Amino acid sequence: MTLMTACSEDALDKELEDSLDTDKMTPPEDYMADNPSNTNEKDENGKDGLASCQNVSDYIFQEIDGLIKIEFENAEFSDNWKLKTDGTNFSGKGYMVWEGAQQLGQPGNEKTAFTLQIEHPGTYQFLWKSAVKTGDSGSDHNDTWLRFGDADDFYAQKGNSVVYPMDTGKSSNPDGASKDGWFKIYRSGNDLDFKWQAKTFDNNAHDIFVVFENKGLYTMEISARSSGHAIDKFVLFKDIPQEDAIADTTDLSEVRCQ
Ligand SMILES: [Ca+2]
Repeated sequence: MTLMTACSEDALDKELEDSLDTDKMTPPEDYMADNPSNTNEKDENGKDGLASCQNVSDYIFQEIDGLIKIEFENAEFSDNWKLKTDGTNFSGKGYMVWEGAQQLGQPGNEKTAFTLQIEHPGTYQFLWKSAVKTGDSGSDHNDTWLRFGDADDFYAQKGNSVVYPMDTGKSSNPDGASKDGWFKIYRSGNDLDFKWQAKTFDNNAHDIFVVFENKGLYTMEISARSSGHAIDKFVLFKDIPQEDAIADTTDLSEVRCQ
């Protein structure tokens, strides 16, 4: 996969096109949305794939060939989410760590969101690369809230056991904190540095899945839970091996602007 971005300079491109060829029809506004492959000649952005959207919150991350891969810091965060760059086991501009008050029983506070453009509907597994930056226990300061409120399903699975977030009307539900459609997503183990792991259900680790039944835009929401939980990046993947999805050599998702 190559790294391409679409949202760089549509206005400038349009001006240029108009000045060079007044007979040329202006593409409809949704042209790029329907034709993500038409972004090749507009890649004038850095390797991080972030084009010059007016606001970070305007980013739309595009799924390609069953993979979404995003640097977690590429979103709009409130003040107590801190961007850090210590250590070497991260990528992109750094990682984000929640340094505000713990939100152990109350999801939905200090939220951020990622807009995802799905081209290949189906069931995706979610994983993030996270670390414990407070204390020396792998079972504290090790989780953050996650919700896919507009996806067609959001569940966790371990073998034949499938559980849904609380307050979705679906059962059963995991042991441990869950509320208002949010899962607590944790990493475990006393190897506290960044690693790829995302589970829910206390002492019975279930993997995390989300279902997008149609092409289109979906919102992934994050909210603060444990202070000192640091997140570097995340992936959503289907029909590709996990080791390929998380490989450092696998490109980040392309970005366009809202
Ligand atoms: Ca990062």
